[in-house]
Amino acid sequence: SIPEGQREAWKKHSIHGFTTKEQFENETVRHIETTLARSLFNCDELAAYSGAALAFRDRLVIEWNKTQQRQTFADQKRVYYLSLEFLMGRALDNAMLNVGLKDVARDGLKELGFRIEDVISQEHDAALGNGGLGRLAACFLDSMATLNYPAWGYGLRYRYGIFKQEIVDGYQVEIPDYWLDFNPWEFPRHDITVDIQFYGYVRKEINEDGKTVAIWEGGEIVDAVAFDVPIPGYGTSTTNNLRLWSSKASKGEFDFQKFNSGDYEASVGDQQRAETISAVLYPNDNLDRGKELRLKQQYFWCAASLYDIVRRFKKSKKPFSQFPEKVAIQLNDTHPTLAIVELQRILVDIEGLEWSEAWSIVQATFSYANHTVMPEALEKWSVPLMQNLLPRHLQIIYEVNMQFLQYVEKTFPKDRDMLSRVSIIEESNPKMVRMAYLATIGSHKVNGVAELHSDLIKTTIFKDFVTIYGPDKFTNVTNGITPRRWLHQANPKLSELIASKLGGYDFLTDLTKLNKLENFLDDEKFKKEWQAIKYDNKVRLARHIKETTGVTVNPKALFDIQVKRIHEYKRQQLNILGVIHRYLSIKAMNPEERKKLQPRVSIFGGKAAPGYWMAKTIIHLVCSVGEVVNNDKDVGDLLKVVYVEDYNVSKAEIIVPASDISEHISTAGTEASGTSNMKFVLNGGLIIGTCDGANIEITREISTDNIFLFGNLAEDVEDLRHAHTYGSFRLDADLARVFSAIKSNMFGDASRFSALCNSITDHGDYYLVSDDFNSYIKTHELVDEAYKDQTAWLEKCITSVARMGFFSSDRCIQEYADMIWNIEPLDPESS
Ligand code: HBZ
Repeated sequence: SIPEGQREAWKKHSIHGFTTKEQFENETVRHIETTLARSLFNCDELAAYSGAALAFRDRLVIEWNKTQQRQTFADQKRVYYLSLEFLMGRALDNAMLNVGLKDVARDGLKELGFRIEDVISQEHDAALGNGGLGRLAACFLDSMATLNYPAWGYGLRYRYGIFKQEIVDGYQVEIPDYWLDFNPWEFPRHDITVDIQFYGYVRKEINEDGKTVAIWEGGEIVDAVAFDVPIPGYGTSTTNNLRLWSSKASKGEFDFQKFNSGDYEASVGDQQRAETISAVLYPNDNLDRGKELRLKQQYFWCAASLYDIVRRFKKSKKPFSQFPEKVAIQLNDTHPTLAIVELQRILVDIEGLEWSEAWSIVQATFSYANHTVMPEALEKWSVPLMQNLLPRHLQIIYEVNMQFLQYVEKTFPKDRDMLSRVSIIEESNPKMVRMAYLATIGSHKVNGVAELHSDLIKTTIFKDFVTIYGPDKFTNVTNGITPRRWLHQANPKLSELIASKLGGYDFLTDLTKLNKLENFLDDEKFKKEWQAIKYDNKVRLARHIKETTGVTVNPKALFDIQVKRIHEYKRQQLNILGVIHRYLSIKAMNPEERKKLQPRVSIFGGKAAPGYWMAKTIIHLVCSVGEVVNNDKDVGDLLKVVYVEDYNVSKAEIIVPASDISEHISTAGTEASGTSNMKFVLNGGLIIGTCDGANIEITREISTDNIFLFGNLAEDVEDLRHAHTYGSFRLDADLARVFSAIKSNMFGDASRFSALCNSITDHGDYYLVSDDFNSYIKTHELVDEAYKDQTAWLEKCITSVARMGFFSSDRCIQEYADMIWNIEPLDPESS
């Protein structure tokens, strides 16, 4: 650090960051002219974005540095949030709103010749995630900073985020998302580099104390380089850190031998191989594929993060017994489970702690959030693969397993099958490591992400573990969303209207304050304004649809939206089959009947995993139905079907505020929580949904009068499936008509859809599409009926928004902090 005598000079030049429009313009122009070397003669919208982003970045950096200093000085317990995905979306708008200078920026940009919306939309989404799990991590970062918690995120800096989706002739095509051309929000820290080892072998040695120690040797080394991203809280100067690791050939690895002997290509090849580790985000959601590179990614990121965390702790010179008093590590699903093993390795092999003392520290440090009960999504790694890549870690896993099984055997001597059921190692061929069991055994708390889901994990995948550890190890933390992005940023007009009624924006940091909105249900002017805002949002989406698909949709029609990853369990097939049913009904009506019908726009969006053939078929069916319906003169505005290409966070910010109704229709018991359900309701849209995930708690909060629930219950699903398997499958009569229409080639060559139809009619209808079809159709009729009474509809919407306070990610983070992490906030004003 700077010597005492020079600090005054230093402080004199310290940067403070702009606050006025004048200063903002000055900073923006300075960055455009110097940092970017452009002038007013070649400043386009992208350059204006870059200049404004750099100006805001400077502001964030100032608070970020102070926050890090403050947190180091206070030496409180920190939480480290390990997630392989952070689906951040755009940063500029968020930064403007969080530091409270969006109006300043709007005026300044206008003076410089730009519209703020055009500037903001230049930014490339940071799309380092697949769906709900990655977006949850992003909402959590926002809440942790807003609530002043000392918290870091740790992730991977993928060169390619989730692919861009194009729809070509009704089929999904994947385009690589190279997003790092210009990313002002990250800071490379070339001085923070960690050597990560792979492969090699383990040797036993007797050390000077006569203890046998394991030495992991040989193999290869890859460097992890830190890239830091500032995370500003809303209305606070706390600015936390998200550290993303990027892989690079280690200096030792770059083979100068080969280089000097003339094999230049081979040595560059090694370099490229190292860089492959953080090259690409795996685009599968809720499916485990067991690829070696994925395991490499996981270890690379866990080892680098753990090294960093332990290094920071060691600076305090405290004994390791105090580690859990200073460090909480939260695992976002099982992807970071190797961090548990890595900490045990560091404590035992490197720091020389006794096994059992080390293991107590590990368990007290970690907690694990589960996001699925579906068997195909539960991570397992083959033992031979792990033996080869991480030989020492496999030994540790075996030791952990042995001690655990000894305990189980002693405690439950009568249950002979218990051992094989709960073993971390599945005795299959090849043997597999069950990561969810390892995560559970290595953590002090395990949580599900909505009440139903948390109950389900206790009765299904972790049933035996509840017996072994008792019920208190398992808990629920219902998901939440950040109202800053999902109300204030996505729907600024609605946020403003609410603020005008509640006397300010306090609801953005205490969402329960929304309940006062119920006092205005008789306020006609307020309701008119509310309605006008919804209409404007629909116009904005209609414009987007027109520009991107060419389809004209009438904003006066009922907008019915389903946007999320395409998955059979999420049942977009149920939706599109329902749409076909609607189309057939319209075709069968006479003009008088048609006049009475409520016009609708069915909007779909979402990506299919590139190898998930059935999901791609569903997309193709939606597009094919759209082709026919949208060009049918009989139908006109009564029904339109559109597929919005490349659904991502910034598209969601346009789509979510524009819904009248949105669909959350997973087979009961399959969707752990869902979070877009919360986003839609918070933006004044109603939902149609099954009794699944957080839909159940949303219903409890907003009341059954304000939601359209349908379908079988989770507790009946198993029996229904069983019945299908044993021959009692009955195809719903309306659905049979829909299938006949498809088979008649009404939507093009029917053979393209046969596997989809057969999965329902011939292969057990695992997702209960037929069982729920009738109730789904009937419920949509209720939606149409309800929409006719616009006054009552509007009141339902406002009442629902008023009751959504519970679903803020602030509440959720508060629960994690109090019940699981045991951390305290550090208020920037108090120090
Ligand atoms: O996590 C989702 C759940 O499906 C959803 O119900 C929940 O609301 C949300 C947040 O808790 N899960 C995912 O999004 N999962 C993944 O994206 C995923 C990605 C890679 C995997 C497995 C799952 O290997």
